[in-house]
Amino acid sequence: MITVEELEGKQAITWCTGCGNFGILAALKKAVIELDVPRHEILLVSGIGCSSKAPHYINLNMFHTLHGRAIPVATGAHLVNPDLKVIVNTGDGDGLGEGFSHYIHAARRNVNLAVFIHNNGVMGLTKGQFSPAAQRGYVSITSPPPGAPMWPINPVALAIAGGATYVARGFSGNQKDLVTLMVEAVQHRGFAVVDILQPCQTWNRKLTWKFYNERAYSLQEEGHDPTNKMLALEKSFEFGDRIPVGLFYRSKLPDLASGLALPKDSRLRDHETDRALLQQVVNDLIL
Ligand SMILES: Cc1ncc(C[n+]2csc(CCOP(=O)(O)OP(=O)(O)O)c2C)c(N)n1
Ligand code: SF4
Ligand SMILES: [Mg+2]
Repeated sequence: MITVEELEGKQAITWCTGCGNFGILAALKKAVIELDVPRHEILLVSGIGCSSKAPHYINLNMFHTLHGRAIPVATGAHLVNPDLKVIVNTGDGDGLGEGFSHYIHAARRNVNLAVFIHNNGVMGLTKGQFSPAAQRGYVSITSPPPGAPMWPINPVALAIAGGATYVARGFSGNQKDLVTLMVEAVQHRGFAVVDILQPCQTWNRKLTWKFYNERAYSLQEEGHDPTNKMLALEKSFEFGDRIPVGLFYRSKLPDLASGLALPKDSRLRDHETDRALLQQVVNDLIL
């Protein structure tokens, strides 16, 4: 069994004090321990943003790729080694802006990935510009008063409508439930999303710890039925005095890999690497 000490990342954490990312990282470590699989069977993939730095802070195999491109990279890693548990750490700017078409198509394809959206309603790393998940009226350097003139994207509703087969919302201030959702998402076979409410202490003055603590309630404590797609969609539009957190929707459908009829020897991990050929490819790219 992996210990929390073994999961300690080697890099110094650069997140601001009080950032919601700390709660997500702590929950991710607990989830990995609870999953109880050998560490080489887990891969973390991220794009660009404060949130996308999370894989640097946990001692697991990781791939920090380009802005918005975590899902296609994760899809490739999954298809060449379907035994891997591939987790995507993305932000609302990264995954719902630049990378949004990948999100919706991966949902449609039911790719066997667990996608954790660190949703702070802002582009934190680049200094607080409004993101696709920013609240209407959010004032920032790129949305001067009266603020962002459009409504925020709804990653839960879009994942359900798009075809995802596990769709949940967590809150970085509720460790216990967040760990459960993360474990379930990784164990689920198909496209699993956990939209994680995550205060950005430095830039977002509206979506704060207080805001969420006063509003977040548990869907499961209120007896929500996650097999009812229409009810899940209806619940996904509730965002006001009360904000539902927990599992919205779960279903069982064939995932992408099971529909591809891949030959048995197609797993790249089972092939010897032809180093001369690899060098040739690299040379061709450079020249
Ligand atoms: C192709 C490209 N476009 C834009 C950027 C600049 N950029 C870096 S991070 C980022 C926003 C990240 O926002 P989000 O995913 O919400 O992450 P957060 O910092 O809020 O966690 C942007 C626009 C980039 N690095 N690459
Ligand atoms: S800018 Fe916001 S999201 Fe980024 S580390 Fe600081 S508090 Fe966290
Ligand atoms: Mg963000």
